[in-house]
Amino acid sequence: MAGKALIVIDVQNDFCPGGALAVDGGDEVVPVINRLMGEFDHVILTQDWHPADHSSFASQHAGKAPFEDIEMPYGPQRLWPDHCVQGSPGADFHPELYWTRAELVIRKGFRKAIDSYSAFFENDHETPTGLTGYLRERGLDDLTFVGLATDFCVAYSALDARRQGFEARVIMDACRGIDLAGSMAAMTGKMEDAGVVLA
Ligand code: VGL
Ligand code: ZN
Repeated sequence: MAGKALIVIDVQNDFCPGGALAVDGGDEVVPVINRLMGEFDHVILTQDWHPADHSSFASQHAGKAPFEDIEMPYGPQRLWPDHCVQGSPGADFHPELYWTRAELVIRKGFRKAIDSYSAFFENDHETPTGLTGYLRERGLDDLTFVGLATDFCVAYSALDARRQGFEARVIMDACRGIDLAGSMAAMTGKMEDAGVVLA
């Protein structure tokens, strides 16, 4: 029997209005996700969790501004405002999220030199977070993704889920996007092509 899990991506203060990398309407997903949690026996959260000198922060690159791109050893990397610094209030889950429901919290982006959008692999597409092994050992193979941001961490997670052989669904009204340079349309197209069900 397929085990179902709800995977809640990065519903943290810094991605909500007033936060360092606020997504429009980011906090609106909280009541929707809390309601959805009631339909799942297994809930997993991810938490973006960067050291203060993380290489994805524009502040670490002289002459660079947030939302510019740079070349990293693993490929192109978008630069961000400082966000989700380990232990800071911005890295906390939104206070109204039912985060106590989580059986597992996957932290990502904690290596200074590599950013991590996906819940499965860091942005080098090689360094695993351990989530695949966890899900396989527990027989959880039917995955529903919600959270922030649709066109970055949610999309990369759902795409990697398909690559790893899991069923993947994204509940769009439980997500909000950043939408930089058409990234929303580009990533929803990629998800559809990969067999992610957009609900
Ligand atoms: C995210 C940019 C940088 C996300 C995390 O959660 O979508 N985006 N770090
Ligand atoms: Zn981040």
